[in-house]
Amino acid sequence: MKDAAPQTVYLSDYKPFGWRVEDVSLTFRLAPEATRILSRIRFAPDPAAPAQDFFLHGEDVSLIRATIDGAEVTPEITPQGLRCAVPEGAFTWEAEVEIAPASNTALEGLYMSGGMYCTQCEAEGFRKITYYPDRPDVMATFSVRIESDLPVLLSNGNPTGSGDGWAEWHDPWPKPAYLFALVTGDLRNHPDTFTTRSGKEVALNIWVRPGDEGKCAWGMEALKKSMTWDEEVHGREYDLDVFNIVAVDDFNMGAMENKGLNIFNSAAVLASPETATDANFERIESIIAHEYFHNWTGNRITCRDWFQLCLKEGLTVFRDQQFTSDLRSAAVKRIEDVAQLRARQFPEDQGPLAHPVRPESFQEINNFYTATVYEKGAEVIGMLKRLVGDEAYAKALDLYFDRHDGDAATIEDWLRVFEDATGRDLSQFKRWYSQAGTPRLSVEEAWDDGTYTLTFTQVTPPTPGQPDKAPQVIPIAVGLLSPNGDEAVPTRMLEMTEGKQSFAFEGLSARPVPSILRGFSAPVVLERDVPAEERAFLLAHDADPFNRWDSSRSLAREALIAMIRDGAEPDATWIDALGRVLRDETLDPAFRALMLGLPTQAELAQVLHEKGVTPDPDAICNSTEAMADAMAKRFEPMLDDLAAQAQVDAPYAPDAEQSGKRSLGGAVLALRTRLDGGAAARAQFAAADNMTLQLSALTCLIRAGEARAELDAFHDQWQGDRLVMDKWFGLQIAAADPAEAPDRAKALTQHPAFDWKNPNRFRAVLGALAMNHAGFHHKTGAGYRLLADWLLRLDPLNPQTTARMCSAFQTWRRYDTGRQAMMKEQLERIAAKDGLSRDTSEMVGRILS
Ligand code: 0A1
Ligand code: ZN
Repeated sequence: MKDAAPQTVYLSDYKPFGWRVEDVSLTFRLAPEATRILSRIRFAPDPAAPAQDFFLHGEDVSLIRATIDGAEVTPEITPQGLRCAVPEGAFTWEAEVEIAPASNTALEGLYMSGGMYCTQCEAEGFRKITYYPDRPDVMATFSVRIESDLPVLLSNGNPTGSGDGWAEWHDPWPKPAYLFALVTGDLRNHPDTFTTRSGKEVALNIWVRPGDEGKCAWGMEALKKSMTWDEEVHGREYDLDVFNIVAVDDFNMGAMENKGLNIFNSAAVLASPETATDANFERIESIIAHEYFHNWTGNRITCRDWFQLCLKEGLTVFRDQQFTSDLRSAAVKRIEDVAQLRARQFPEDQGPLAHPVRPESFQEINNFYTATVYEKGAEVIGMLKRLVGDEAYAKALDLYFDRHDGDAATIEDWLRVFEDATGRDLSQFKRWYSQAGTPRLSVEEAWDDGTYTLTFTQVTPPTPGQPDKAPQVIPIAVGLLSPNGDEAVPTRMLEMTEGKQSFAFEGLSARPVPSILRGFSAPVVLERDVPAEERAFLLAHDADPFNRWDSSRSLAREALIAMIRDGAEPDATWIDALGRVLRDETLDPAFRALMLGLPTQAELAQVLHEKGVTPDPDAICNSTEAMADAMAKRFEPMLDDLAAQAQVDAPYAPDAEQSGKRSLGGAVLALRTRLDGGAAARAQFAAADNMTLQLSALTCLIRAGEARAELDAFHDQWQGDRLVMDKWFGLQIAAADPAEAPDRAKALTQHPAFDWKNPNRFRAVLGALAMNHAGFHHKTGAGYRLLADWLLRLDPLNPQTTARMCSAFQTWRRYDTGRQAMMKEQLERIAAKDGLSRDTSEMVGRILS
């Protein structure tokens, strides 16, 4: 258990550690209940640091013995670590500790998963392995010896020797302890090699459990593409002789960028056409890239302290997004990323969990691996690039790598690089890092004799601890269309710095139609009452694919709101305009599939709330269904054509072209199922030879309430495959009729294969319930109770996953008083639990505040 009285840590209290760590040697004698770790660490006083006691972090480790320069010492032990008197000059610290990896259910530190040993040290897990200054600004070279009967013994860096029951590794690159990793197990590898552009040959391996060897090829291709991309785009080469990736079934997050030894949730690396969908393949490609890119942005240049998390995460997300858009369709990728940002980050930024991209305080850092730090952090970098231009951005990145290689850096360092490379003053831009909340941008227009003027006003609403906001720098990409749909003024980047600011376009022959915030040039909410005809005009003509999609999305949103609020009929004008886009065969099928998607029910709830209307989850769900029915009826005559265009006649490949077609095919099948009761879906299910087709058919059948036989068949086919079974669990809750979703989820928690200690399985069931909007908000409160019951059960074992999943309750104040009271009751029930973890208590406390 963590400390009873959680303490708040503040950015403003940063103080460097008093010693430099010159070298670390670790020996692991592995045993499930009694692993011994011997450490030998050379410390030298740092003359620049303020005077302080010698304190090493350590949690849940038993100290067997410690010496300084060979002489036994007896440190003072606290629940957080140890304090010890030390000599004035440099000295060698040696310690032996014991830990019990098999009893480590939190999956932080050294733990066991399916018979293998593995580690997760970010953010503060190394202190559960041995006593150490576990902070990212303490960087050292590590030598590791592993003693174990298991056949494969891995750690960071390069292998330096091995024999029967032992192996040694040395990592020449100084690193913080959070990048330490160790894996041992009975593993099989999928090997390959990569030659860097300066001619160095690197051995690449993906290590998996026996039986999973056939699911590694895609991950390996993604790794090689990532290595090439970072060389070509940023001139960054890999810097060790080996690069190892390991797949682990029990993992709290997606993956981890440990130096030379990336550890992946098996769901984020293993894929075969039969078991993984196109979306899984794309996600795996981007996570492999993300972790690989961390080698430079995160590992070679790391963070001074955890408040700077966005320094590595925002930049690395931005880099993996660029990678995907270079490899696939840039337009489709941008739309997907913005949809994701609006679905995950906007609710966070506009609710009780709002925090700046660089937070200023925390109780538990694990609670700050958020959409704000990651995704908004990436948006901030995208804005910086838009403001300075591509060339200056590339120059600034070169300077960043040159200047800070080997450093534990800060956001100030990052911004200074841009200031030095471009001569710009970025002090106002820095507010993007310190002010929480989503700016709301409203627009007025004026037309006067050839001059068209746009006047913008920005307002950022108050967020917890930040009642008043100052204006931010907002890059607003604007293009103007002439009345015939041509581009009258191509995209121009307006730089807004004031609370209210006007921009004039002169010399126009006719009043234009503006296309504002092209490419979603800033993470803001654009508030503009655009007449439906103007949106339809943009939907038909905008040269910017993002805004074209967004116009349609806005029309759909407004039509749905009218249905929910006023009982209006589905908007035939919008449906017809959409139909014209769908028929346009020059458009990418993937783009057309995105156009067919409706706003999520959670998004509609948020918009209603913003309009001062209390969202009714059942009404939202019914209107969405009615809209989809209307689309199906209207588009019926073209469904055969669209299905034919979505046909793939080549052997399966998860590339952009084929997966775009399959996603259009999936959207068409969903409409068709509304008309034929499931006949086409049943046929597709029976004939499917890949998971994308099998799962899209199954989804349609579940939604139609016609999936009993197929769900059983799917279960029988895939019961031996954990990752596919996660889909089986999740889908029947996510796609369930909301009236039945809580019961369905409850029944599945009683299924013998519901291994609730496995985070993927837990999320498959309880996370899926939270994603079924009307199901989770079931009027009986059954959804709330079920989730709270399971969070309470998981918390003592795995605080990290429990705390993350509490965010399902973050929007509780939005709903009617009955639902509010029921959610509050569950939050208070969680908060009142004796011995609640620091992670969960911080989250619930913030949600309730
Ligand atoms: N740095 C990893 C994500 C990660 C963060 C925390 C973890 O455990 C608490 C695990 C992984 C990334 O950005 O991919
Ligand atoms: Zn990352």
